[in-house]
Amino acid sequence: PGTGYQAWLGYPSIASDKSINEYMAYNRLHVTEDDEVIQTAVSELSRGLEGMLGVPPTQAVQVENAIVLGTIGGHPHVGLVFVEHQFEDIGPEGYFIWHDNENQSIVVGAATPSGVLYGTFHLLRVLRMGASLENLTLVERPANKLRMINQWDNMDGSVERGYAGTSIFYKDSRFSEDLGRVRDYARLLASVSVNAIVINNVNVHKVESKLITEFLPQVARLAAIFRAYAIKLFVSVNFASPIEIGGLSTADPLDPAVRQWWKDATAGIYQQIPDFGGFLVKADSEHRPGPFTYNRDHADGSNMLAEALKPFGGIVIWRCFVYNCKQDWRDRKTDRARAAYDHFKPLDGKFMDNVILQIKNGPIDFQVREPVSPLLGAMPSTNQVLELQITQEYTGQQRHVFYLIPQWKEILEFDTYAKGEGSTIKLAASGALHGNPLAGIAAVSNIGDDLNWTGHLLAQANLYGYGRLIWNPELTVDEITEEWIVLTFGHHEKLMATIKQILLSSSTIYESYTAPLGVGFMVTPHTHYGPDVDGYEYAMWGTYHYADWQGIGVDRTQATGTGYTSQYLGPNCERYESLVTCPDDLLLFFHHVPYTHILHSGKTVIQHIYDAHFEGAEQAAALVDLWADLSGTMEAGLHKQVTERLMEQAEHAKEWRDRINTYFYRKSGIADGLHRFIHL
Ligand code: GCW
Repeated sequence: PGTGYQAWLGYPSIASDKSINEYMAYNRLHVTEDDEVIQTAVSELSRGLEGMLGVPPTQAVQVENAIVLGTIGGHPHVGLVFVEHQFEDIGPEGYFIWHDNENQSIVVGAATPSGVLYGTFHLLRVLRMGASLENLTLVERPANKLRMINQWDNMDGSVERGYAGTSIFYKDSRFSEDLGRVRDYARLLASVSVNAIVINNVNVHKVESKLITEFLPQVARLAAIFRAYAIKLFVSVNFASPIEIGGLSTADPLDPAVRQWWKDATAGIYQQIPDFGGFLVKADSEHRPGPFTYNRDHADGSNMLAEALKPFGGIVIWRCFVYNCKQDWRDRKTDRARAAYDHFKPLDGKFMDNVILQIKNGPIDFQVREPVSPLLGAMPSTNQVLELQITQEYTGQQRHVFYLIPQWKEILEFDTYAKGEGSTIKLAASGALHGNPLAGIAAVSNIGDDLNWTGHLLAQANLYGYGRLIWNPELTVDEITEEWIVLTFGHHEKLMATIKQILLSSSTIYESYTAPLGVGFMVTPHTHYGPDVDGYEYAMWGTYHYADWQGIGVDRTQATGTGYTSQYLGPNCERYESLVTCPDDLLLFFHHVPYTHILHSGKTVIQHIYDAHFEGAEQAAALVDLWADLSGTMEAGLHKQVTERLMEQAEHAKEWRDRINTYFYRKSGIADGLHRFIHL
């Protein structure tokens, strides 16, 4: 208690609630299938019911007064109900829940065991929310086929950009002995319908290269754990594996020996893991090997792997995070924002049908504020998945609170105009926009071996919300937020109002005291935590702000800049190109302007910077008081965890405020219009 370990899957007793009698009447399970995933559903439901009701459910002999779980084809009563009620097409992973007034039973049915599992977790949510079961009839179907989590775990036990302890998977170049933690993680993921996981970092070092050879038995053990929760296992592979672990002298994707090496390796994997998902690849990116070494393109590289996986039904997920990371800061022509589109757009149609391109939500790198990547939706003949980052690399590293759901919602609603108005990212991601057979959403996990999984307790909401949102992008931010709060803390009016307020204001507050108006970065090099305005200004990474004594921002226009705006279609292109229509919050991403430039808000850029930073730091401090007021409404341990993080955030926000304000005061020589104190 008080650790947060149960996250949103705690089922405390409801002995004193009025719903207990209603729920008690259904405390019997009617199940006829012994499929592994259905048995997982049974054990999850039993666990939840026992927690809430105090007694475990019994086995029902009849469907009356019971919860009936099963597949349409495997459980006769479920099949009957489905036919009688003609629930709309529920697809392979969807489900229906039907409250049978006559029999007083609840039927959870699906076409497949995974659908039954998702339906069961849905029912558990309903129970935990305390809703009535009368008239509980619904049908659900996921919007996205691939709902994936990427672990950036290394076998030495570290987690790249991990802010919640070390890996739960590996330690000292071996697999963790106790995989109980992995099983509990699988529960959390399946409860929000995640159906695929990549178990290692996209930066694959020598030891992880062997995951597909030497370590296969251990990988198979992990696959078995995830299989019980209907989650498919994928591995990140090293493009240079044929050299690194195969003893060949080349990794050229068109070399027959290399192709054969991959085919043999892949066949070896499927021998031990027949339902293996496939490979994730980071190639020609940040010093990782790739096809460019051999003058081949990314279609050559990915198709080679796709060919090896094809006979087994596996897929290749190929990342588009390809850019020049050895840029000369003096070179004003090269624009990192352009890179993914410039590299991949010309290859549309050249990829095999079991290749999916994985594209980060923004053109640069998971900044607090970036435009949506113009590559998303721009390749009609190529499968794509959207990549999000749950781990808070640039958004406060789980020491600051930053609720990501509103940002993701904005991204999903963004209109690309790829097929005219209404061509939103959510349709591109789901594959519906261009009718792609493989599609979906992936995100970098935010968990580690910290007892509460995510370091900051409130960061659990990002993992929860991610799963909920990718199942159904139509859910509102409010719906997701309220669900998470009740499931995690129970019903309490003030608690609900306060936590909601904190979460919903968190991203705006953080944005206020960090890099202004979409310019990005200004973080400490390498760690990416804390302010360092010029930290990357003369580095090779292509992330510059170009602040001088007169102004700031990156000119990405066609008229006078890098031409990046031309990668957008129709109204987007014009909107970003023109100073008149470019939104304030992205102004410095697209334009270089004087500090005296007047924003749509009516303020000058410099005054905006001062105001935002003073206000942001103040608002961060106010979060501490808001939270303090919740003492006594939850377990003391939980309350304390968050108090500590919020206090750190408040202090650190002041550092951001002062560094940024001083920097711009020194550069511009323009004083704050409100005469607040700025260090010189
Ligand atoms: O944002 C950068 C991170 C790297 C990461 C890379 C990527 C896994 O700073 O740590 O490497 O992106 O997405 O490949």
